[in-house]
Amino acid sequence: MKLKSAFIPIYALVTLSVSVAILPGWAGPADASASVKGTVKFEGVAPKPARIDMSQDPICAKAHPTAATTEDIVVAADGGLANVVIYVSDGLAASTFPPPQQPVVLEQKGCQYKPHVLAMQANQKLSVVNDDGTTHNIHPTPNNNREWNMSQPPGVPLEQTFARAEVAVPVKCNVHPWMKGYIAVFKHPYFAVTDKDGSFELKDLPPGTYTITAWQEKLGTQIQKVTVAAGEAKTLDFAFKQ
Ligand SMILES: [Cu+2]
Repeated sequence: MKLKSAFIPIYALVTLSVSVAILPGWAGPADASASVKGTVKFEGVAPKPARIDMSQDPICAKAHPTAATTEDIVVAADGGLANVVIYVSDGLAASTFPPPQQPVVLEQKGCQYKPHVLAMQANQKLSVVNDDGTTHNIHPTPNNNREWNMSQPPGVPLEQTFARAEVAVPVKCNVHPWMKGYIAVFKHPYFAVTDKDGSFELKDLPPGTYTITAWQEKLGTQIQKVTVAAGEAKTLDFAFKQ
């Protein structure tokens, strides 16, 4: 008896959700199950990262027993290109996407930004962390957002937001001239940054035809179109060269 009473509501719920999902023109959250994933490659001989001279601040230098290197073009052994921002640049229905409650974290570690390229939603909280024993001065220089410039002693928390979309806001440290990073800001949640292997995935997309843009700080922008049906997983690869 107990089993039966539990079974009926679940069955009814499944029937209801199936019938709602097949209504034409309905594109609610239950439909947002398509995905686009792929790899970004660097074609040709990868440039060698340059060594960074941190001798200006002994605390920074000491954090790197082997010299830190530049991160403007980071290529894996198999050609995978890291730190590429992949995002839906066109095709989303006009809707608003509330920012996630969870803040994104930008660390200053060994006097470098971790991650070097970060992506977030507009009005999502950005938590800037100073893990170093030295004071940093974080200074984003946006085109489409409010500029700010804040000194951050070791261990002191710092929280900020960006109100508008922008790909991507350059970030620098006024104390350590080698410190450079980027923050890409979006009005929607359909973005990713390629990992060290050049892989990315855009998840939970509603069915539709989208323009997907790939942005790399030195190598520019590429655009591809993709159409996904409800629940479909498509592959989309990009290749950049110098
Ligand atoms: Cu700094």
